[in-house]
Amino acid sequence: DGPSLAIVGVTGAVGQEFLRVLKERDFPYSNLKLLASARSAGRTVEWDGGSYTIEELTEQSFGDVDIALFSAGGSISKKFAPIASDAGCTVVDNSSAFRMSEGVPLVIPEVNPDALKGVSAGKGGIVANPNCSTIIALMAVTPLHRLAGVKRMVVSTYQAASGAGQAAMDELELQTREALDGKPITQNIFPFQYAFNLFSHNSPMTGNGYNEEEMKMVKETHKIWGEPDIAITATCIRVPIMRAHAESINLEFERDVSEEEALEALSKAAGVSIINDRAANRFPTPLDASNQDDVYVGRVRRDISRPDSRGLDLFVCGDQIKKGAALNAVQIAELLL
Ligand code: 2RA
Repeated sequence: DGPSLAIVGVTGAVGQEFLRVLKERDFPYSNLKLLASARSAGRTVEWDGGSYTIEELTEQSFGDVDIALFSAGGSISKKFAPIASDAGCTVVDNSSAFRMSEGVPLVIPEVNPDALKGVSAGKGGIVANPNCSTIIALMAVTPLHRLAGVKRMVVSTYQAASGAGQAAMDELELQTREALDGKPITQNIFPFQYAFNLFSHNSPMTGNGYNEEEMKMVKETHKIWGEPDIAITATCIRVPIMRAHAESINLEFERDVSEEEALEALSKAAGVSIINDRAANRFPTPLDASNQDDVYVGRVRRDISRPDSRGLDLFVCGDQIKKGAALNAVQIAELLL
């Protein structure tokens, strides 16, 4: 029979998506333990024909667990992931706590599954799930990197509310209603109106003028590709969209590459769907990508600012909660079996 599984942070947006994805993919767990803070402990969750009681997360929670999916914030991961690993439980962590740690694989299954070499269920260890905007970008760019060698990547993101959690999604809906009704705007999550607005990503600013979200795109890409010299810059923006990120990406390559070759490579790429209908001016939208496994790519075109054929522009949409978090983590867990 399959591994015993635990979900840490089951009441959050990603925790809830873990349950949906595990069921969709018929993940072969033998037992499922739902863990959350004392505040949620005792609540029951009806799921997949069973009734589960949420247990309080403690240091003793992992002795009988083979794989634990974490999505309860960095501080919970920092404290409990090492405890779980020491108890022989293999952790797949959705937080940023260990992504850049030496010896911790940072994995997108379609991109760098080999990074999981030597890691398996029930043997301990921590595997880090990359940041959602990194996953969505690299699902589309990696096939092109393999085709013609990316030398420089410029990313502008248009990030959904879900990346800031269920509370941000709820506030976007509330503010939109308030704005349409001409009522005062409720502002609990962000220090400015979100409905009918957009703003620089809410992650903390760092010393070089980039925010943490932008630096994650840079550093995580270098680690996942194992190529620290690739030039990367990013601008991350929060936009009033519910749960799918959109990203505009400009690429410079080491070698010539045509639009046709790029589309051919993308058409063969696992986890990628193409919407690229110039005649109909029809390209990916966040609503195309919402609740879908694949990332959606379009607007593939030669970069006309260059004198050569070594530049491409493209546009990508991907579900932040699904492929950006829960699906990617469950796909990692599948590779641990
Ligand atoms: C965001 N990447 O979208 C973050 C979520 N972890 O804000």
